[in-house]
Amino acid sequence: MGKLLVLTGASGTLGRFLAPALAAQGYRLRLSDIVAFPDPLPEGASFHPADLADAGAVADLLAGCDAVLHFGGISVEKPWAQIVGPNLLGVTHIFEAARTPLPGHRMPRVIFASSNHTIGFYERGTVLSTDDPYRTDGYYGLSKAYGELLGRMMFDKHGVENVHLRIGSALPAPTEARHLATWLSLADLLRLVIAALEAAQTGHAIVWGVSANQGRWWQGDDAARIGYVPQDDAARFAPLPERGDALTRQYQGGSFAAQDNSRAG
Ligand code: 15L
Repeated sequence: MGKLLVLTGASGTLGRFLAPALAAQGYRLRLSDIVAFPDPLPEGASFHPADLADAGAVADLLAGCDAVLHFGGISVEKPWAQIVGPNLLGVTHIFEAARTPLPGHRMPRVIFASSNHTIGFYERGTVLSTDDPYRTDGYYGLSKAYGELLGRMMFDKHGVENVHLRIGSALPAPTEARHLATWLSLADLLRLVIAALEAAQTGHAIVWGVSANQGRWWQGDDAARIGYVPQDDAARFAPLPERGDALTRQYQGGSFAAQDNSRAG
């Protein structure tokens, strides 16, 4: 029988891609979101509505699972008050539930959809590894950096295995010049998720969620350790138009760095 996975954020864009794709690979899925799943349920999947800010609901959701793909929460820049519940409490509740499994069960592996907005304030063209210091471009990126740091602590202190996917721009196709560096094809996203699920051991790992783009800015990470080998390259869509104002074009995080930026002017 296939592994039992919990997928949070199942009703979001990436969740709706991953749910049928993972079901087709033979995984059993417990899908969750705060809003209804809008598509027909894939074979072997069930849907459980849950608010990530509710610790008890998250604990019930994870009971007995083999791994959790945590794609839930707010996925764009928002004021602090809107980020704190879904993102900060949410990822904390996921890890707290993972470290206290049901009797007779192992701790599930946590695979966290992190983001390039953890480093969004580096200038474009700067080559980065996952060891470079965080430069988040807002509260959303800060919540992702918190999730990565929480994963470090949860492995060191409690042995919860975890993989953080520092996703660039996960889209069917790149649409603007920035994506020549940041694009993650959906086929590579699926390869990345399966590598994170199937690696024999992960400890605490951080992997850039990016395709094999000739123009990528992101290099050193734990991809080889988990066996992720991307196959797509945004260069075949070049040239693509530049978008946005000067600040948007200056930073790796693009419009997130420019949003609500009081130094602009
Ligand atoms: C993200 O983290 C967002 O969730 C997504 O909507 C895109 O904006 C992406 O980053 C990106 O940077 O392109």
